[in-house]
Amino acid sequence: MTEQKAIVTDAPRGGVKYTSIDLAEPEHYDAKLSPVYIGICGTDRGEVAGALSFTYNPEGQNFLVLGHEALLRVDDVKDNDYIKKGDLVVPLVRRPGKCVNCRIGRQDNCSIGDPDKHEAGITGLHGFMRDVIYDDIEYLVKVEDPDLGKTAVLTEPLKNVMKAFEVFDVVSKRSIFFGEDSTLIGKRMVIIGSGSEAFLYSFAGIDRGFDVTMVNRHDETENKLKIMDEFGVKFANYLKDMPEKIDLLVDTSGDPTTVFKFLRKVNNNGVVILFGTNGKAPGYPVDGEDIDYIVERNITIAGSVDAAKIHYVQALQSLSNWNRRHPDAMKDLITYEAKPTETNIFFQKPHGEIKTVIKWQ
Ligand code: DN4
Ligand code: BGC
Ligand code: ZN
Ligand code: ZN
Repeated sequence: MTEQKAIVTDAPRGGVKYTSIDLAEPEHYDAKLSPVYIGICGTDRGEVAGALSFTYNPEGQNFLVLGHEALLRVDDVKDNDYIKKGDLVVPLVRRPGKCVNCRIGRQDNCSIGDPDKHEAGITGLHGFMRDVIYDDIEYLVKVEDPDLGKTAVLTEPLKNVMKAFEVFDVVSKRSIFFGEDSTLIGKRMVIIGSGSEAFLYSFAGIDRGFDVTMVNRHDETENKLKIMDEFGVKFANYLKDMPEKIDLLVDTSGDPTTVFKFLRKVNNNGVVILFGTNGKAPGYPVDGEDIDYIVERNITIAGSVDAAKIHYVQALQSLSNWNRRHPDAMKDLITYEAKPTETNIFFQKPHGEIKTVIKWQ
């Protein structure tokens, strides 16, 4: 048994505490690791609030260690050609079950109901907010760029965006989505929401040539507007200024009313990526006009969750590119560094929050 400090919840009931736990050392592991920074997001807050009914504790345990957005240091590792002691790595959140997608490293596309598929810190597997972590090399992605520093903690949330663009690339091929110059330059991407995932979507959209606008139902704080401006991203408070003629719509709000408000502004052959989840959002009465609008314009609506190992690698490449061009703005994405004892951050979003992280060591 290893006694250690950890941040735990009781899934799916919720609650949070920083406490001492005992965990048995696994029979087999390749590497012993410890957290450096761990981000927190809507998923962690939903778990603590008891709002995510799909979450559960590891088998036979009455608690779940939180934390899936991790940047870890390798403290010890068996002989191998990939990572060494002292390296920084990002661990995969989702671990494969036995279905065909899981067996090819695409557990992000797991077939429904695979009982052996788990997500660290979310479903049936302890997360990374604990002093000692044991893992296998195949689930670790090395941070190669030493200049990234703490920004590497954004790899996990960004990997979801990389996968969503893979989905976009597949579904947008049903017709010619590009302009007559065969590029995406000038195509309009609108992102509902202005949280951390929205920021990462906006930068990835700019990289592809989209004209990108983030929207929310209120004005935004100065710190957020400054970063958007630096990356060439626009912002609109849609209660005052409603964007029109959208080619790619990404939702990070999970609010059906807002999604349909914007869906009715999507162009022919447009793509809608549903990403935000909010089981508590009020319903929206979809009518025949809504269905007609989607059908008559060949609009594709696609859900996207999680990501595969390749998307963690792509995320690290994008972070390095952005960090080279905008090092200060990238650091400013981390708006608050908490101590592990500050568990109030799971209940309250600090004002102007983009990404709150826990500095573990
Ligand atoms: P977040 O920082 O809470 O972002 C949510 C954003 O949506 C905030 O800016 C909200 O605004 C905004 N919002 C809420 N309601 C509305 C509305 N009616 N109209 C416009 N904007 C609205 O969370 P995050 O960026 O960490 O994650 C975004 C969403 O993606 C969450 O629902 C996550 O659960 C989900 N997610 C999915 C995956 C996946 O599919 C991965 C990670 C996260 P305000 O709070 O500023 O007012 O793999
Ligand atoms: C994580 C994903 C995970 C999802 C589960 C997100 O916060 O980034 O990896 O699949 O939560 O809902
Ligand atoms: Zn997260
Ligand atoms: Zn599976």
